[in-house]
Amino acid sequence: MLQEFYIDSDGVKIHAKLDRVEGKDKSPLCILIHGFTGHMEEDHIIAAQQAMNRAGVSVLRAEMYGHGGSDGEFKDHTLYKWVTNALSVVKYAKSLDFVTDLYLCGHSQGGLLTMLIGGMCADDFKAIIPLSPAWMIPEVAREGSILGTSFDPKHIPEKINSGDWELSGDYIRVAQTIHVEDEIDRYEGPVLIIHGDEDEAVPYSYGEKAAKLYKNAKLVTIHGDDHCYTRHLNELADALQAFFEN
Ligand code: FER
Repeated sequence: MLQEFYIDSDGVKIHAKLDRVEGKDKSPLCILIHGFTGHMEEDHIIAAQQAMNRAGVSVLRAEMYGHGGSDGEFKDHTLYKWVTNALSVVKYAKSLDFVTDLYLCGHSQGGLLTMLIGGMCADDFKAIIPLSPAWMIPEVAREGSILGTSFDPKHIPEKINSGDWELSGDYIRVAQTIHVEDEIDRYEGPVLIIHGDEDEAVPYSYGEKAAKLYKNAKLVTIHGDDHCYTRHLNELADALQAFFEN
């Protein structure tokens, strides 16, 4: 059963779709969030949603500020806005009567968000699932580059332009303040990290490093695959389904 609606996040409309497992009054629920420039209909997001549904888990896909059908312009999005949006989505999910256990899963920048919200709302999740998490963004923003575009980290420009996208300097200002290790430390529950070892956008070493830093993490490697698992989408799906069925 699919429902489509908006969740209010302090006046910002967050576009959401809820895919509930059929024939069950109650079920676990996983919140699922896309990455930078992404949205909820991408192949890897749909593959993740369908795999979790097959494992008996309902899925709430949500699009963050400046992405998909949610409010806001892409150029104005920041990680603080995404954190505020994600907190609103978590609050909404906790209000749903049918939900037994709650999970949080996000891809890339959504994986970074998953790691931050995991630390901030540690009591709310049975497990968190960062997919190819782009948790080096704060570090590289402090060093003066994002996605291969360079800038002076001490004199942040008004706009950052890659050719493919444009961001306000506030994206960098916000990213530079974030220390992901602190939120890794604050989350003691189970963590499933899935990462392709030929990821061209987020080096696989960041998946390995995060798996070591968490107290209770499992890393599933998708061998020979890229940032969005385009070569072995079935392996992403199988890893998620197996995690929820065990
Ligand atoms: C970066 C490296 C990777 C970055 C973003 C990503 C914005 C990936 C994001 C995604 O796919 O969500 O430096 O800066």
